[in-house]
Amino acid sequence: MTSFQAEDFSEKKKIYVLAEFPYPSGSGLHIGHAFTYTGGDVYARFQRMQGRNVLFPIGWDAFGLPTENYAIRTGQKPQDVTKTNTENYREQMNSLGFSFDWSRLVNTTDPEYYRWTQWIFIKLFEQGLAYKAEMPINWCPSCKVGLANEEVINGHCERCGTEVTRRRIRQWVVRITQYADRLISGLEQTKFIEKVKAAQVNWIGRSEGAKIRFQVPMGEHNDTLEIFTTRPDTLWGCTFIVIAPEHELVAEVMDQPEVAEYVQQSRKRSELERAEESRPKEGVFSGLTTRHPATGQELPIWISDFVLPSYGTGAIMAVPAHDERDHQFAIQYGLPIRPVILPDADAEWDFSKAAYSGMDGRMVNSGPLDGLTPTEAIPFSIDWLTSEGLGERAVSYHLRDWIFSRQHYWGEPIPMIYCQECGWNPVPEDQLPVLLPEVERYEPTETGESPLANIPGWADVRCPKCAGPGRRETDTMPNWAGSDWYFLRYCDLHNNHALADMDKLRYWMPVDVYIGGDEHNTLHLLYSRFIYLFLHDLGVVPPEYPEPYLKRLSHGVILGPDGQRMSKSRGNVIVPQDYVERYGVDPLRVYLLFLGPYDATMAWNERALLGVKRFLDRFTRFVRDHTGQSQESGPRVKAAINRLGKDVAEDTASFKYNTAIAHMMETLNRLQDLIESNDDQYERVADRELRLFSQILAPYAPFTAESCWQLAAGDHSVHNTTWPAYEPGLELEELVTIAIQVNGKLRGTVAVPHQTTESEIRHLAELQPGIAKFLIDRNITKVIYVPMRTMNFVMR
Ligand code: ANZ
Ligand code: ZN
Repeated sequence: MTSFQAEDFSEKKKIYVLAEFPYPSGSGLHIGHAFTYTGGDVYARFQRMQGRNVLFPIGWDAFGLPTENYAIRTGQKPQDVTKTNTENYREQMNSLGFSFDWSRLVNTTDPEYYRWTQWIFIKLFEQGLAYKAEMPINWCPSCKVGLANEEVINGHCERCGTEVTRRRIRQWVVRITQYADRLISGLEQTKFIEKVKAAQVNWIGRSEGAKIRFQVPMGEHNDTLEIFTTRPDTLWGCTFIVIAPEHELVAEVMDQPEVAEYVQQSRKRSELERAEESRPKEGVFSGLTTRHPATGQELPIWISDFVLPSYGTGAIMAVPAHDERDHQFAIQYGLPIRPVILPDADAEWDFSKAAYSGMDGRMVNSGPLDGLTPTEAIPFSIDWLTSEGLGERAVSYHLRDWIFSRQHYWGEPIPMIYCQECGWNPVPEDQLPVLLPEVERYEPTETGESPLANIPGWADVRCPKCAGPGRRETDTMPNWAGSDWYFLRYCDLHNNHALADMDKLRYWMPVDVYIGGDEHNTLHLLYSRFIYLFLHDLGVVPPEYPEPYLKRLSHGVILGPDGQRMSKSRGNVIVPQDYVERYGVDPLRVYLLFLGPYDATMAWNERALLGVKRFLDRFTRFVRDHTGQSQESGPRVKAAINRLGKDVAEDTASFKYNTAIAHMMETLNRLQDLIESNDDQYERVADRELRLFSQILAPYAPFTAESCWQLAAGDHSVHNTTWPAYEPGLELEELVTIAIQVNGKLRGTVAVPHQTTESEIRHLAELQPGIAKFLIDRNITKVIYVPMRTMNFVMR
């Protein structure tokens, strides 16, 4: 076996090829894994042959619910289940020929690893970026776990599909919003494709606008109510205010039965449902009013759950003339509609029928804004609000702070201790890791508390500050925690003093290519970039690398033979191991990459797999039949192989694996034509060219290439060779023959290379005696040129 160990500090140029590490499930590698890692493997092998020092590591993202649930069902320990699963994964990966550096295997459930995951949490806490708050969370009644918004798919639990309800629990929350702007601007430092950048930007959802203050009389004093708007230009069109049921003002009016009932009802609805555009806009009047800050008019304050508590300030100024949702609400409850923009195109706009939300038009009924366009009025109104002390510029993000607690056993314990006297304090660093205790029972509790809370004595510790009685945090971290920084640990797996040594990070980072799925282009990418930026601020990663990943490649999806997503229930799941056994490893690898572009969605097609297998068999036979037959290859054979090395190198370097494979297939066909068709006695193939072809094939079909290399008398292993150098002198110029006519009659031909220009062709034609004699002494009136076909001299 060739070793694929990456060498720290090698003189060779480094390249870091990272593929997302898998969650080792009980069912073994699926075809998506085989596809992802084959793509990464071809690239890594190719780069090694280019003389690069390649880091191509792998690991196990092994904490998480499926393992815990499976372990509970089968009466095993998650530790044991993980061990079995990862051993199985490793065996299957080896059988697929992946050239991982196994000496750097990361396992997120290894205490030596999660010690640093815990350390990062402590640093977040120390920097004020982790706090405990009672958060309304999505609750899966079946998994008995709180879910982040992104783990709720259409109102259902991502893991088990059960409908999600809402609950309020005190949880650890990480202030990712503080990094929102840098997570956007940092994208400029990367070479991500536009699609991936857009996914990140949209997820963060940055909106610029203003905060505006309204005064609410509450008996003796005034309360200040703040709203967020992206359209401060429409302030004069505000005819009422709407606050979320969770808004603090609601507490003041809960004694009204209608309010209490509405609040009660809306608690059941998920955020997703609440934001649903098509839902009828309903709400309840709070009994409170405020004054319009510009006109002094009295405005009613309504409560409705289309206003979300976690965005902006949880309160809006409603402008029914210019916002569709507000319009529906106003119609529903007979609230006034006051237009402040007259559309350019339609002066007769009927505001009782619909809101005008466009930006073309002129401001009216808007005091100092009158006559401006809305685009002009936005900055103008912000200046006005600021000078009047009524509000100011503000930015809101759709990105929320990150709920970091899970009420589960199989995760990293959150290394915090609570004390009545001292509050929350981190476990001292020299006591890390906080080990996950090995226990018999770890079922989720009915109360929603973490199973760790049920382990007698585990949580009882001394307060690290005052040594009084303290209690450990019993929640564990979300699945994302272990995958936030694993790419750093690959650079220095066994470090006991730091998450990774600075010099090693300086050598290996940043990740040159990160291969993963579209589904991780938002969250995982965002969370891991955030943690990296945070570590960058801490100074524990190289200051010269502001971003962790240079390039992000999102691979496509392989559908079942029926063109549907693979699923157990549809019975269309393709298991790579079956095909390895039936066809062999190389046919499967080459087939996966030949199916289509690496980022495309493609259906499984067994006939194509058979075709690929035939190609590889044909290649082996060709090598066997022709080795030792000739001393030197013919010029066209040499030229074809020379060209192939160049084409495959270019395509592989740009992840165009399918066209690289097509080039190999075409070239094999051409060689067979040239040599075996026998109409050219002159062409033959020598061992040298057979070896070169084997090298070109090596990243794609490592086993076939190795055996062919050996057949053609190659030394050692094909996988230790460097890529065939391109020899420009070997190119045979393929000439194009152009018919030369004089007054439409064929008088001769010229043979020229492809790029020859019209004037060069004309010059060549005029030099040919056979043609020149027709041109002499007569006037050429016109030359009609059909590119690369004919040139006709028209004479008087
Ligand atoms: C007045 C207004 C007038 C608005 C108008 C829009 C059009 P984005 O673009 O998503 O940032 N809004 C503010 N906070 C909200 C909340 N917590 N829940 C629901 N809606 C909220 O949207 C910003 C707009 O969404 C804000 O601008 C506000 O309505 C509403 F002609 O204010 B606007
Ligand atoms: Zn204490």
